[in-house]
Amino acid sequence: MDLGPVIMQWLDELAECSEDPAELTRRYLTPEHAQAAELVMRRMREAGMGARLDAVGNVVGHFPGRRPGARRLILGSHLDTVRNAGKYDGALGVMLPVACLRWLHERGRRFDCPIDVIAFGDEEGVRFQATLIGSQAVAGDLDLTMLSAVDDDGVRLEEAMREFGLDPDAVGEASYRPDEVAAYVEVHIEQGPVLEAENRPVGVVTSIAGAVRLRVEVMGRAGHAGTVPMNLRRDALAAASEAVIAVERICLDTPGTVGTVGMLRTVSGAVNVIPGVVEFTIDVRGESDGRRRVALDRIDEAFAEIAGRRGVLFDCVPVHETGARRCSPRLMRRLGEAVEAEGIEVRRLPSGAGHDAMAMARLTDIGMLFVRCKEGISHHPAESMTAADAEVAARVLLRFLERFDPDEREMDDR
Ligand code: HGY
Ligand code: MN
Ligand code: MN
Repeated sequence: MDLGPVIMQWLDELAECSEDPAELTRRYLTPEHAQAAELVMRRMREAGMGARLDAVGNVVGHFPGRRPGARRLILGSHLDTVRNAGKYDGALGVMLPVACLRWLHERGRRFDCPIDVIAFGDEEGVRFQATLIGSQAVAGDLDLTMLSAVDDDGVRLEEAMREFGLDPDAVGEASYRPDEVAAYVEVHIEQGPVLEAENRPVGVVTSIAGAVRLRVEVMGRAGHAGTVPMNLRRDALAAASEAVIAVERICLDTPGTVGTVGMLRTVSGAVNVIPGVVEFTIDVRGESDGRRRVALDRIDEAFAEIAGRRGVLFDCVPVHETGARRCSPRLMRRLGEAVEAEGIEVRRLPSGAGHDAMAMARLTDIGMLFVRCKEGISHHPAESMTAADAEVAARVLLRFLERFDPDEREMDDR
């Protein structure tokens, strides 16, 4: 079938759409996002699909079905990346389905139900801090206060939309009605080591960990590094440093949770000034919403203790929270049948990483197929996968499409 090499070549092409020639970075509503969207739409049209940008900058491709009025299957993933990213996170889940549909189109194949492929414009949330903007809009779940979010250059989301040629007042047009959608299925690299460790090319996802992102501001008192005695200081960076260690210790001690401080900066810092204000981010995930809540409560307590002892203030602002999501049993079963039809043992596994499927779960039943990646590395230029595994995943998806019934609904065994 040789879809693997085609998919890998398309992903190499897509990786050229980067804000930095030295490292892959493609943030939401940048010229590089537009460049990537054009490339995706060109590939979609080769597959006999209609292709357009929706009201929030997602690329939406439409593969017509034979049966008018049948609920559609939505496939897809995200087109944006983290900074200094790998080529496969998100992009695989866009290009692999398009390559499969082109293969079917070249053979004159159609299914009862129409199939949409969506390349979501913002899943990582690198530019505006919040995440899942594209898929939340499609699910009709976008918090409109997000439009006033500001990027590092002071550009508001609604301004960036206008510059991209979008109308912020029209974001509601991106949403689908629940009754027109049969399911959402996302193909994604595992971003973890399990499939490689067990020598498996693909796995079926059971659940997606919930996540919360906080922006924290620590306010102490700036002062002269040479004149303020140590016992009179209210050093915001020393306090923040204790807080960072507290996040690590608490999530180590709270089973089923992970905690990360990914960004930290002193505001107007200088070598000879006691830091007065420090800002940092926290990302806490939990296998269940309850576990995540336990970790967050412990973090709150730890910060209160540090603040009292050091005479500083902590201001913690949640910028994003998504509950843990369970994948649809029927879609797990159908994906598993497609994997078995390829002669591969079915391995079910949870996802610690977040995905657009979390937002799409508000619209329809969700399923995910994981693909092995080298040493589980992701969010890093060393992220890699093989053409052979892309080929296996494409074959599995084609088998899934062959058997997909748009009228099947979740039974009571959810
Ligand atoms: O943060 C995540 O888990 C995803 O890669 N956006
Ligand atoms: Mn990612
Ligand atoms: Mn991703």
